[in-house]
Amino acid sequence: LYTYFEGNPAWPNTSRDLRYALIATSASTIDVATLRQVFASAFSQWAAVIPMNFTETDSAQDADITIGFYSGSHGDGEPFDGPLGTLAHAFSPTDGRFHLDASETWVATDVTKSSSDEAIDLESVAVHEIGHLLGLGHSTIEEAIMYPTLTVRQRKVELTQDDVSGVQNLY
Ligand code: TQI
Ligand code: CA
Ligand code: ZN
Ligand code: ZN
Repeated sequence: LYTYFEGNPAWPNTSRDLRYALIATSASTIDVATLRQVFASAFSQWAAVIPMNFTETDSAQDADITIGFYSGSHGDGEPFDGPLGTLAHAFSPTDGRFHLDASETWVATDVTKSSSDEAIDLESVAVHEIGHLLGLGHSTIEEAIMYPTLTVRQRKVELTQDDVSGVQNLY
């Protein structure tokens, strides 16, 4: 079953059009055009089931959600830890920060065929972190996007009924 953050924070009714910006991509090994496609696809999964639209903006100032790649300490008291361990984190509504560990072996296509023992599927992590950005905590259902485990070379991008019910109850 799905969970929420303490106090059930969510984006207000007046914020049904959320803008996101890719603000720190230089530490990423994946080119920006591909990153854009992966994040657009991850956001579209959630937009398909709730009355919310997500649009990319070039302006960090105009963005509700900011996405960036960082390594080690990066100013929020939650330092990244090198390959594996913590892959990414996102804050609860309405903070909007979504950080990815630049030290991971991020893969944007066919992670299941990757020869790397440490390959992490970027879109799978993005769909999960967007769930957190929208207010979902972790699920107890193993197949759910919001289940707190993803293994290397695993691709998991389709919302389950549990993820859908959780987010539809919030919005
Ligand atoms: N990062 C944790 C996560 O996103 C950070 C975290 C722990 C967290 N507890 C939280 C964030 C509560 C918000 C609320 O779950 S992670 C997965 C998963 C991580 C883990 O790097 O461990 C994914 C990132 F679920 F698959 F294990 C992405 Cl998909
Ligand atoms: Ca890490
Ligand atoms: Zn961070
Ligand atoms: Zn999580």
